[in-house]
Amino acid sequence: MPDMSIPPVTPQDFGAEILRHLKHSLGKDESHAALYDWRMSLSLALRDRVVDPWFESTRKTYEARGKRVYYLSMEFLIGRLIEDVAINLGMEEVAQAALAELGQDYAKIVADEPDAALGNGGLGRLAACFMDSLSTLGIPAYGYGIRYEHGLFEQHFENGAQMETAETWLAQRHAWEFERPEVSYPIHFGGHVDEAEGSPVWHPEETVMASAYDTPVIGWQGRWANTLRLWSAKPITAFDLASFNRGDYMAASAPEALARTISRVLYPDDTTKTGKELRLKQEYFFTSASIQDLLRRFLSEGGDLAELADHVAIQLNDTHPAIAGPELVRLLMDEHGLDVARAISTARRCLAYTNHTLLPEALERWPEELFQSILPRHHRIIQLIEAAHLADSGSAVRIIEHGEVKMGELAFVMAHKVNGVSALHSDLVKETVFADLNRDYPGRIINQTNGITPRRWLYSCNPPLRALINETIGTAWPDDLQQLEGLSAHAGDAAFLDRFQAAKDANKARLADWLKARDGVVLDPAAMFDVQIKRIHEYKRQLMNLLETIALWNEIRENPNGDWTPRVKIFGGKAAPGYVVAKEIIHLINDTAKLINADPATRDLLQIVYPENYNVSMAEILIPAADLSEQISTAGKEASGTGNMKFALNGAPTIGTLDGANVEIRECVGAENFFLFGLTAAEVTARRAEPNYARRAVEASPRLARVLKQIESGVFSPSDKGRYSGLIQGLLDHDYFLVTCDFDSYFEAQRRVDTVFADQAAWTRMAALNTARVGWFSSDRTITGYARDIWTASSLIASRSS
Ligand code: 26Q
Repeated sequence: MPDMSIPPVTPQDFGAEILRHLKHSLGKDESHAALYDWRMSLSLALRDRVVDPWFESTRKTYEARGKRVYYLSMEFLIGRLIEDVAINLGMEEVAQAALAELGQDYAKIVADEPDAALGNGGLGRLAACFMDSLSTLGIPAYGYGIRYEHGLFEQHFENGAQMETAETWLAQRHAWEFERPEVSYPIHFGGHVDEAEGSPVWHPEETVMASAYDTPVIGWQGRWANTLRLWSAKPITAFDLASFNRGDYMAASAPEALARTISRVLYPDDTTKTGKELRLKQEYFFTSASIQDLLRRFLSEGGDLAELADHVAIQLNDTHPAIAGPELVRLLMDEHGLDVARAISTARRCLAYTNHTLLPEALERWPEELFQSILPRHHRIIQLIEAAHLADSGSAVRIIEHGEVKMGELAFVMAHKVNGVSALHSDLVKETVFADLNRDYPGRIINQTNGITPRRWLYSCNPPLRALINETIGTAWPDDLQQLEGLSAHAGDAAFLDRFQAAKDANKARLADWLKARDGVVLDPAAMFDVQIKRIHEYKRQLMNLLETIALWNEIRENPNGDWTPRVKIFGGKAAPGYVVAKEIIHLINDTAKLINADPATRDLLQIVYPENYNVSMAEILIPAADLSEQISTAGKEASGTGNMKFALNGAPTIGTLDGANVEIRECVGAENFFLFGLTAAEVTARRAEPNYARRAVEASPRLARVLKQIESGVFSPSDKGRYSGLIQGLLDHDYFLVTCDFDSYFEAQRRVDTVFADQAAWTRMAALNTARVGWFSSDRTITGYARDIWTASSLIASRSS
């Protein structure tokens, strides 16, 4: 039921609103309007309709005097917003009809919007799903992050190798944000600390302003809207007039350029490369602005700092904003006169920390010297925090050690709750990275298994399946996803399964059309679409997928009249620009595709496709079209995964290891509807202790040995035969992620996939049961868990009480 707070509108009236923006906001008349003008006008007309629910939510939040949630994240990987907003407002059809009446193509306008790509991958996309769920649930919340001028780089391939270019989403106006020039805070860096009358005073060397830009985030059916507040760096003084008057024009603009550097670009690594001064400045910049902002809001409402934790819950998305602890302590002590002990305990009751990784190289650490030179006051405060922690808990775990500031330990010590992001991951957090701290603070570590928003990842991206579900179980599922369980009753119904398959086929045809138009690539929609899309990383094992592809190619060539299941292997994803091995893997996939796709003997049975520049919008086309979901990371390495949930929800069974949330997905869908293979996390640890495990695995597998020899001898790089010798030698010498050890098990699981896929009824049934049984992975369930176990925050939507 559309909510009463959204006034219904006819296509004619909405068309008039679009035209009003075309004229008065864009300054164009219909005859001269370009696609951009129509897109802007549509976006602004939609944005208008978000404002009233947004104000209403703000008013209710203020009146309730309850708790606000502050989600601090370096990344928000949002994607496009037109469809998202139209759908949440229940205006998709009205918008389509209005534009049709104006002679415009709605789909073309939607596709013109650049992705807001302010994130690298899973962690950033999770933050975006959480914002959607916080609004859908009506929990008063602010997302805080950085308004990067350049989002994640754009990827293209040159002779198969990845090249990067700057992303420029703000080259055009961003329709959804409201600039707030009046909301700005000074952020200080460097200098020194001295004692004035017994109290420390920070004399910074450099100051920039953090200036706010607000985007309303509308929830399902427009019942609630929260705010995403992104900070942009500005100089304190825009222009040095004295330099200008001296004729030094470069120096005149120097302060401006320097300040803006801080919010210029998203760091493109999804693992920490510590030691980058600018990265530390970015982290402090947005964290300090956010903490100053929430304190000002609290105090302006007459709050008493003794009760801060009853009104403020601050969630740290990984350690990137971990400086929030010392910053809050600093403000409470230096600006509001609390003593150390009170400041620390107040801050701790507000703060909680989510861990997203166990990879040792990804745990954030800063050289103490660098840290102290940029944040001298915080360095001292961390020493105070450490001293209090050691004294109060009897712990032996230090925050500053061996000349490094350890951000994980800092975040842990300053948080009242620490959570992992899947059941397996949370157990491993307790047993490995934070084993000692877990003993010192029993009960602090908890689990909150990740989730995804079903509005974007089913309702919006998969219209054919949406329609079938609506007809089968009604329309109440998008904000109550466990209702999908009602589809199970139809899994034995041939007519239902035919329609389920027809929806999948329509999505496969849509993908084929899109790829043909974009890249000129032709796909066989009858083939199995086998999809692996995610950042390129050794632990995610795209290489193992490729090795299996080559082995299959060998076998088809040897037995061309065998009963093969035609497959399209689809890869998508970016490598961090400095990650050499990941870039070699990309190159090898492209080189292999070139050779295999041109082989007349196998062409109709096996194809490799790797579209450039994978992003959120591409995921929205690929996921609904997938038959098979590749979730093949080395067990113990993928904290959760969220793509795994998106595929299952859209009816693509998983081939996967017992890693991250795969474990829980398999429990939900049933072992018989999941293609399991590979070593367990415990077996992985044990295997690594065996001498020469990689070479022995290769010796035991003639199939694998042959593939490795082909690659190493230059079969796929005839113009540069040695191109992959380093990659293959690395695999034999130190296969840390056990590609060689899991290869045979993976190959065999793929043959089980072939067998089931050949029985279309059996496959479709398995696919439908995946959709029916993964309702638990809604981010609404995840956020309900955070609200209950960490924040003690509640819904302000009258009909809900979470
Ligand atoms: C840190 C310091 C300097 C530069 C970059 C970074 C950095 C940036 C991004 C470190 C890590 C990230 C992103 C990590 C990430 O996306 N982790 C994923 O989080 C998902 C959501 O919980 C999980 O599902 C994935 O398993 C996990 O890999």
